Amino acid sequence: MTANEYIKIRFGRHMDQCTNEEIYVGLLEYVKDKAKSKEIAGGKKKLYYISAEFLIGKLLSNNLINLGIYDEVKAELEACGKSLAEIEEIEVEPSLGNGGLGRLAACFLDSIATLGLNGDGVGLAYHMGLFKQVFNNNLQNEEPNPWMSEHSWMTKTERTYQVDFGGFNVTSRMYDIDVTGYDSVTTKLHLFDVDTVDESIIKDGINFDKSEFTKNLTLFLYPDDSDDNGRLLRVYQQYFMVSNAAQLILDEAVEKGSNLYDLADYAVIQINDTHPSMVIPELIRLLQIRGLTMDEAIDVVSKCTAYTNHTILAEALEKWPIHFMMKAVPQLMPIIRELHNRIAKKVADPDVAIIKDGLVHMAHMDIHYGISINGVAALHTEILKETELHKFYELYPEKFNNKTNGITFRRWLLYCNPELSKLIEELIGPGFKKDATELKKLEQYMNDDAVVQRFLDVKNTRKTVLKNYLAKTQGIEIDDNSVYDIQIKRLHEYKRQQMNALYVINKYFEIKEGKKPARPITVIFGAKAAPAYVIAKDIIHLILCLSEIIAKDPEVSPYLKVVMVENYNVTLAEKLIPACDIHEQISLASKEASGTSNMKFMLNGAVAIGTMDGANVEMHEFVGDDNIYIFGEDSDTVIKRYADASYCSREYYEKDANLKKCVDFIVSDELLAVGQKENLERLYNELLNKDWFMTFPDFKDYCQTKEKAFADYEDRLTWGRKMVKNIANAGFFSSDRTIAQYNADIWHL
Ligand code: GL4
Repeated sequence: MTANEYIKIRFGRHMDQCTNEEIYVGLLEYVKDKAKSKEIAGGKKKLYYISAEFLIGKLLSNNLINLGIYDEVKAELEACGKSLAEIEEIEVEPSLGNGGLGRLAACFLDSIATLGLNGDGVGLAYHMGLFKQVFNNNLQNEEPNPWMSEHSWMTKTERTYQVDFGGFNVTSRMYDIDVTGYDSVTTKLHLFDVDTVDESIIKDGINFDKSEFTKNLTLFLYPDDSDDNGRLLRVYQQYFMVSNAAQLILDEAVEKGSNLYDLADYAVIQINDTHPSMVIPELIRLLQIRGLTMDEAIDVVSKCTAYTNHTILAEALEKWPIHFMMKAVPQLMPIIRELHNRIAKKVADPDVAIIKDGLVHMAHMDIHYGISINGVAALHTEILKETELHKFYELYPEKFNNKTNGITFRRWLLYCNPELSKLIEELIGPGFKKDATELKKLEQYMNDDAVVQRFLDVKNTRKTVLKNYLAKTQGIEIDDNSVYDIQIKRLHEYKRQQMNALYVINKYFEIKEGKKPARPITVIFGAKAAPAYVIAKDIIHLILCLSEIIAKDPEVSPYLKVVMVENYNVTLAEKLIPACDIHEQISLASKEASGTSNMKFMLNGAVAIGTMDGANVEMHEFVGDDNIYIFGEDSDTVIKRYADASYCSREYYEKDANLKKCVDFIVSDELLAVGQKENLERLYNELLNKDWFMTFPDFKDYCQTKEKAFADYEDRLTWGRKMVKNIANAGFFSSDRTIAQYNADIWHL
């Protein structure tokens, strides 16, 4: 049945007589039906990828592509005078993730299904997602971001579980989203929810009564944890997620014939960051209830779980106070103590203990009782082994392995950049769609000026698409003849958006002094700051203030524009990435575990300006010095600086007049005229007295390297060759490669 025929039956009218909303609903149901008729991944052993975040993005086009009916449906719509792009706008993007970690989980699900592997995602159905970012008076405000509706990709299932907390229990329900593999099988994303959640308790932005746990359990992703109830709520959420997961895992294994002693033949669990770590004691607890002894249960579970570390920042390596655990999940504490004691008997070193100073170290439990621990880029894994987790590496060298992140090329090339995809296909055939390494064949065209020009033309087309999109959706006007310099990622000091802002100030002064760029520059930011992360919000404030001042300055505005897109999300990324000329990967070396937007930009022919950090290191290896702009101190130097506590930002400020001038501008009359004194002064003082992520030592090199990039950009054909080189070498960063490695080394499905 065609989409048209389906819609005719559904609405009693031909497509051209339907509203866009009706067509959207019709297509959604049509696609869900199609997905149902596809083969479901099977096999004895199943992977459960448990994650607090799944940043899946909109699903209509993604599913149409993966089911192989995108062109057909698009043509049907066009024949009726309808546009798929307009229909897509009706779909609300679920904000079930914060950034790279959540988007990675979504890319992984796509690749698992595409490779035909038997693996499902398990997470939570947060009613309001993360939050919706709104700018007022150059400040970030947070609003709820509801996305569930009557017509949704989620399907209610009959599966419900009881989850017991200290003092109360709830009944969960599982909702499923089909994950359609590209020209392959279908798998599932299971999202658990409770029907006692009450959206009406949200007051004034995203505030709500944090003590009403049955009403707020799945309301928001990452609820504010700046007070005890907020932190407790996170423990409740995590336990709710893993208790459901554990019950599902055991039930499915038993349904397939497991006697539970052989659970490892039926299930392997990937613990995505530390949020799902309680799955270990929960499984042990449930196995004991089902008749295993403690010894047996620990033995079984220790063969089933693997942990991925996504950061060396202490804030994300969760440690929960024992008294929280006693309150929220008292049934787990005896098990956790037992797990702790067994290790303590073998290894006296408190640095590797599970319980220390009244805190439960979740990552430590994962490492002692799992089969694998992996980092997410080569450098990151080395740092884990050599520094952060060195003592664990000495205990279990065989458990440590690297799995450099990847992205799904279906969404990040075929869907988001059809013009580029078409050009590539014309040049090297369609093989790259299934085997990303075939992109390498593009290198043969690097010296063919006519072909290189076509890559430049595609880029220009996409720049105009972005210009029109931003004008239409955000009322932002940009010049598509300018260089697009883009930094999109969570707002965090280690990612150093503040250094990019200082560069903008530097450029502003240069232009004022008469040194005009060869071509106008458009600096684009997209970032949400965690609601309780004060300095991150101050950085957003600075960027928005700079944007205002520059726009109003007739001397500067023809040459420089600063844009901060509102509510940066997957949908915006899909428009920004294909249009980008230069992308900013400027984290302090050693701090960005991998980065994944860097891979998406590379694939779309943007050239990076970056530090030797995360996956940039591997990108640099692939493309060589001429095709990526590397600057700044390396991770060894940075790690040493932290170790000897020698860094003093004020010294740099005093010594470098230009840096001083840029930093002082943060609290200048010009900025204070459009901004808030409190926020700007706080940020200024933070940089001057702390600058924990060391922007000052890298600032000069950063500015010089950017100048070099802008100058090179003017030799259009040479720049075009850099673009082709980047695209041709992006194949390694396909999540199909990453997932194949997880399977070969850890999951063995
Ligand atoms: C992150 C890292 O910051 C990021 O570098 C990495 O690409 C991503 C996926 O592995 O994980 N860690 C956390 S925490 N959030 C991330 O986005």
